[in-house]
Amino acid sequence: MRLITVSGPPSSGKTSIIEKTIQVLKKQAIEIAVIKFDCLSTADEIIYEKKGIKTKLGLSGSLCPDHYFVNNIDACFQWGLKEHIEVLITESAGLCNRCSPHIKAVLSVCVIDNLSGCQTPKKIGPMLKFADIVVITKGDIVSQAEREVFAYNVKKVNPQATIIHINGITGQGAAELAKLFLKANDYNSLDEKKLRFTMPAALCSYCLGETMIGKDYHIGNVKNMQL
Ligand SMILES: Nc1nc2c(ncn2[C@@H]2O[C@H](COP(=O)(O)OP(=O)(O)OP(=O)(O)O)[C@@H](O)[C@H]2O)c(=O)[nH]1
Ligand SMILES: [Zn+2]
Ligand SMILES: [Zn+2]
Repeated sequence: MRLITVSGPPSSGKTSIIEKTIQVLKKQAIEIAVIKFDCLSTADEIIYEKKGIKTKLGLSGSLCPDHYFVNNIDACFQWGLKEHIEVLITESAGLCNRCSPHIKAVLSVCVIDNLSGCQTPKKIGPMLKFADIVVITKGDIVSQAEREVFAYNVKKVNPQATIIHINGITGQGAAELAKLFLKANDYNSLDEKKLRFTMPAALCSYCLGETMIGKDYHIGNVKNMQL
């Protein structure tokens, strides 16, 4: 089974481009499913199901969504195999910009949009820097000059990535992404697989539910600012 991790800031167009790419792949009678990871709530699974796309939803609740992703991806992979899925796509939001779901030798896509601001590529951490493919959306609502500056700033952060411009509404550009999806590595399990980048460390009193402010309550892995 081919696994593809798709991540990107909230509302960047992940669901739109996944759905449009699946439309292309479905014409080739390929079995596809999407696993959507989010924090508190999402309606994405309804959007996918309405389009006839098999979907599973994982909500991390009070946990870091990307830690939750790593703790569940293996089971999701097993589920995909059991369902005879050929292309399994995960969608996650990389909410803190320090996390990244990308796995070594597993095709990884970062979706960002032209509207998010020219400096945004610099602010997005490993989920952009270590992606194989960067999809840039919403080019239809900015000027040619803005599109070029944005793509240039993406290239500065991740010079190796293949950049694809996709219009999430019309699907223009999705056929190119579909072709790359079919070139993803085919695996029977995720045994021995490793993340491309470490997750942020936590394990402090606040991870365990502390809400009081003040030095007396800082326990565990804490870091003090130089003031
Ligand atoms: N104009 C324009 N709108 C787009 C494009 N791609 C996506 N959108 C719109 O952007 C909004 C967010 O798109 P989604 O695909 O839901 O984004 P997402 O990244 O999946 O969002 P979350 O899963 O909620 O983080 C929707 O209203 C889309 O219709 C695009 O290329 N151009
Ligand atoms: Zn989405
Ligand atoms: Zn995080």
